[in-house]
Amino acid sequence: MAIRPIITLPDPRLRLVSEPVATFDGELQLLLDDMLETMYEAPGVGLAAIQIAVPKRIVVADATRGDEPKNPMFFINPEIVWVSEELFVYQEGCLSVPDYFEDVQRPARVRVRYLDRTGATQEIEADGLLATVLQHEIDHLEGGLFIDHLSRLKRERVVKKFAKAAARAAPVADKVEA
Ligand code: GNR
Ligand code: NI
Repeated sequence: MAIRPIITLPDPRLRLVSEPVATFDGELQLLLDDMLETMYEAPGVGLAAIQIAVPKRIVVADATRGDEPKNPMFFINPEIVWVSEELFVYQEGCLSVPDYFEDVQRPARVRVRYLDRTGATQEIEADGLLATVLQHEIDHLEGGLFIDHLSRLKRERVVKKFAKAAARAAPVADKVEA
């Protein structure tokens, strides 16, 4: 297993629409294990493959708390098939938008259809943190980020902050200077 680097704003690959998984081979199993190890090491409660620059529709998650036994979950080609009318507000963060947290309102409960790591179809009904995390991760598969749910003012402020930090870190790589 290996920890892979997590890409962050303003990396344009975060905006890619990820491709469905078609083959359940050993390479997929290695990728799933690397994603899980990378998520636990970060640490995070979820990770989408695009966050390690792999544009495939794969999510790993573990929404258990520190004092509970681990419960690693794998979701391949996940789809939201039902959402509750009831909403839930959670202060979200994202490993690809480091050190930034804001409240996001989403459906409180979701039903998700997905393939497990053997390729078998499964369904899960989630609430609480797991429901929020699954929606956050499925947004990643469409090139979405939690900041897309904020006001334009808040979103533009955080996007600018990350663009400026990147320009300071690598001024010559990003821009030809006279
Ligand atoms: O670790 C994470 N915590 C989190 C907290 C609230 C809502 C969503 C998340 S997911 C995030 C990890 C991540 O960036 N996954 O894409
Ligand atoms: Ni995220």
